[in-house]
Amino acid sequence: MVTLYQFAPAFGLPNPSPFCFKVETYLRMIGEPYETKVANPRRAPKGKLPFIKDGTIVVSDSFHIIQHLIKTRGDKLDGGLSEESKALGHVIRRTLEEGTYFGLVYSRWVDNAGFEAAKNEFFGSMPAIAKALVPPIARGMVKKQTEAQGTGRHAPEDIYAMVADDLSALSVLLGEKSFFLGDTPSSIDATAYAFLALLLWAPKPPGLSGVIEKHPNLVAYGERMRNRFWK
Ligand SMILES: N[C@@H](CCC(=O)N[C@@H](CS)C(=O)NCC(=O)O)C(=O)O
Repeated sequence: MVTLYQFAPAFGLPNPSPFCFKVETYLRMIGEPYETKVANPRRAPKGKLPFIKDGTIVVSDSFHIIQHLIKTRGDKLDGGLSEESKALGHVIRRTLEEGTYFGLVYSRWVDNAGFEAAKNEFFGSMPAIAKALVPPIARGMVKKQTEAQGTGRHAPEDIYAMVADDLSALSVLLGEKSFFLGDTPSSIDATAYAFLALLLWAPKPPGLSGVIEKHPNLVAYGERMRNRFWK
């Protein structure tokens, strides 16, 4: 049985981290039995979540986890894809994980309105002293990360415009299809769904509100994935 170590669920969604949410969605998509445990990233092998334990094997990073599952369980989702479709899936994944992700992080941790909602969700149950001290420290650390990566140096409207461009591109690529690479789900749908579900259903600051809803096919896709794998 695979044990998935991740953050606690938040915002009424399985996970606030798109990388944890992606791995859990993938496990459901391939019908692999699993359990989840809430973990502290500071104790994670690479200082980030998710990681898994599969028997005695520990694997960190959502990409390497899925590679491990493919190697040990077979390629249940992508085996029939053409090389071109695989390449498209790769590029969509990198766009979401290396681009859109930082807009999402900014909206939640740096943007004042986004942080108010996130603060209550992540730290609301802490004792009073911790609740006063921990959120600004955590926020400062994440802010530094977004600045080091580059996204945090832009004006909020420019950051959200970049997210909007990513979503427009995704909407065009999805088109009328049921899933990103055709009429059956593939591994890229685990990534795409995790990001789109968070953008659709987690609280967001005014700068991001209505951005994804401009694309009815992405909204319908989110609902399709939720009904199929998360009901
Ligand atoms: N490339 C990694 C990224 C994982 C990642 O960035 N996780 C974040 C949460 S979304 C994390 O654990 N952050 C905690 C920290 O940096 O202290 C993956 O695909 O799993």
